[in-house]
Amino acid sequence: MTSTAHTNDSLFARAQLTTPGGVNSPVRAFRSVGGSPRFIARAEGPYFWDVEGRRYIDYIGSWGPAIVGHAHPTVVEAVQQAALRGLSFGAPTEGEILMAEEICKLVPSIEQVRLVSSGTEATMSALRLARGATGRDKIIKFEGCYHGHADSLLVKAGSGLLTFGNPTSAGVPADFVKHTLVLDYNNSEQLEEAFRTSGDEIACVIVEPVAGNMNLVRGNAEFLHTMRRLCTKHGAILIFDEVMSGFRVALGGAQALYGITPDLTALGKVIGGGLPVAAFGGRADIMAHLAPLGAVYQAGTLSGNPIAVAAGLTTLKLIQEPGFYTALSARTAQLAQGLTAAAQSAGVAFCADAIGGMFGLYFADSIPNSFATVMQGDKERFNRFFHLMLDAGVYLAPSAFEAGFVSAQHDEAIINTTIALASAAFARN
Ligand code: HOZ
Repeated sequence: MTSTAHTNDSLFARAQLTTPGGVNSPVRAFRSVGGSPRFIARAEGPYFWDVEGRRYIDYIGSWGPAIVGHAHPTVVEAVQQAALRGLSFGAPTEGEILMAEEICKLVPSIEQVRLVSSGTEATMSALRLARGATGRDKIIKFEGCYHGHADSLLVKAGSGLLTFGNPTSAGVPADFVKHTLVLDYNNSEQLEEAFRTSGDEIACVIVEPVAGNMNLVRGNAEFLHTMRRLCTKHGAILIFDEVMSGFRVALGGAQALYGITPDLTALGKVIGGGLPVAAFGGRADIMAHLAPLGAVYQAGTLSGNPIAVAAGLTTLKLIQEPGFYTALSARTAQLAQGLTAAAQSAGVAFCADAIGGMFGLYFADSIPNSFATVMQGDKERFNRFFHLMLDAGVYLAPSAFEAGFVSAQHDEAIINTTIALASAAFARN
């Protein structure tokens, strides 16, 4: 509900009385950048408005889902029509079949798919499936890749290569992560060494082929192809976590860009079009291990919810319109190039990268390729830039370690406005 009596500060103070930290997902609290979060009253196209009536050009797009822009009329209409037919049944619907058929068509590595409600559920379930299908316990993940908050994935590297990881969250017993090996992103030698040492015990490798949770970091093609080769050789399952990159960096996701066929893929964000839909899918012989066919259990009351599926299916149709990704990529590249040029003019050490509708901003001399190099960026300078942009009406991700997102509604003029505002911010930074 919008009320002119509210301010962002007053709502934040009130929220903290009943909600831990005042937010339902930590990054929203602005702890990394400081200050009070903006409480959003409404959103439309490339913009949202806070409760004080201020308009922002939005570059998080609900952290990825809003690829066709906020409150797209066709998506809203589909949601309204679905709601009139009932909110949730806990029994199958035709919409779920249409959604599965669409996903299998657009992502050919996915022969069968199961719908869930969040990216965390998708990756957690894919992991269990990989373990169940191989009968092995060990998994490999990479430092800086985030795959949701399942226990065995909240883990950082141990004291050395081949040392299993340490929990990154209180409440995760060391025993729960003792089978998780954490390696450096884009480091093929480490991966080769891990498979040489314990290859036949490894159930799966899970990776963000384009990482979006340590800022934007591109997977190196050689690294990803090495991963594919090693998994095949050792009978391990390759899981691409494309919750962020799926339908975002290209219509077929990062796997289409790199020409790599993973065994399983986790999807989320765009496939829900702003409502809670995620999915995991892949080879039919692996998916056959899932209950009710097989012994790997996985379930959900709201899985395949008819309203969420209506939003997702409609969004998947809209992104297949001719030229959609060409235009989206061009706008995102325009933003990255314009910001880089503006920073150079102001003498600020800065660079930017863009893939499809996703971008990264780095207060550094060169684009990072690993968690360690991301961490070398100038966080204080990012924080100042963030607030200058926010004050100017541009909403960037409130953390130096998050990727940004452009929608199809961010036209050339909006990108140019953003670059002009950034020029002023760089000059003052
Ligand atoms: N998992 C998101 C950051 N990579 C944040 C999601 C949210 O706060 O909505």
